[in-house]
Amino acid sequence: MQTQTLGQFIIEKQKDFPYSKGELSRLLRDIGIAAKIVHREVNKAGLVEILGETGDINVQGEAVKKLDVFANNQFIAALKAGGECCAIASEENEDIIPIDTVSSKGARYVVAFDPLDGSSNIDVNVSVGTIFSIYRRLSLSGPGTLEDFLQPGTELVAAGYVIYGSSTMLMYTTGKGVNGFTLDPSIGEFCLSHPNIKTPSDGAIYSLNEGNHLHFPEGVKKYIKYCQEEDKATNRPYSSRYIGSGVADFHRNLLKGGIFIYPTTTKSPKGKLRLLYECNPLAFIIEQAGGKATDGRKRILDIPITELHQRTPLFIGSPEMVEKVMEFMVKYPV
Ligand code: AHM
Ligand code: MG
Repeated sequence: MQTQTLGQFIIEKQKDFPYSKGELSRLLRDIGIAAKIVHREVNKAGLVEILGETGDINVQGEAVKKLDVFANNQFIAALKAGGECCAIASEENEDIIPIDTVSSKGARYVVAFDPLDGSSNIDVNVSVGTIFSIYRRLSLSGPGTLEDFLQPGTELVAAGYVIYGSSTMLMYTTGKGVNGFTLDPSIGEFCLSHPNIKTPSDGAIYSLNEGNHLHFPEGVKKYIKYCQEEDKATNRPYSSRYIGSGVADFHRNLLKGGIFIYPTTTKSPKGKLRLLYECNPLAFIIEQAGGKATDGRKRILDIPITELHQRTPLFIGSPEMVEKVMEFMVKYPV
């Protein structure tokens, strides 16, 4: 079978947009380059002095890992060098990073990302990921502004994630389906391996941190009970699978069918995951794959965004499973 690389695929897809000047394609290429560098470091992490914490606490109040910093720096450097992006927002930076280089003059996009999602797992060799969102800027010229990022998910131009797992994969959408590319380390290229991904309409996997059970909303508690009941007709009980690495949990459920839930808890009354660079990009992808993403009541992509690091509860996955849990959330509204 003829292999199609990410670069070839992007160029071919550009023909779907006759007025495109190739800027978005180049932006995706830049993200692919940073992903390869992060892949290289993640894969030898046990051999070099890059595991463990830096001793700093990030804007989210979480311990910063050395690999978080490395991945963050790689993505920022690749996006700055590429010249297609006028501002960056990252989970690791409190404020946006405006870009004002000669090559970025006229850049039309802003990129928000979580450089290393699930990084608490990195020291124990569990899959981690990078999640990214791309928006068209609202400001007219100069470096990008905070307002450029405060756009609902419905305005996303492209989104994707990279999973550094048993193999490294890059999945992305520009609103015309989802395609997945596996890194072939022998040639150093992402190659199309999962064209036009569709998630199963129903599934038999539920993923959430059950340790927080006491603090879940009643609707979630009742839904979990439903997942655990015996019922041949609906293939229950479902399997519980939770890695604690959001990209990995999402990726498995996308391909196999399932639901990932991070609800509000008493500890995180607004939810834990961030709208701009975690929930919106995953929501865009799941919708493009035929799935659903809500905060338990409303569509994630419609949620107005007022803060860079805004959090939201997340219910995402196979459409029938998301609809089912939403029935429970309506029935038990507390
Ligand atoms: P991070 O971006 O700081 O890594 O946090 C996000 C992660 C997700 O990858 C994962 O789904 C979730 O947090 C796990 O949280 P918890 O340990 O509370 O279950
Ligand atoms: Mg994260």
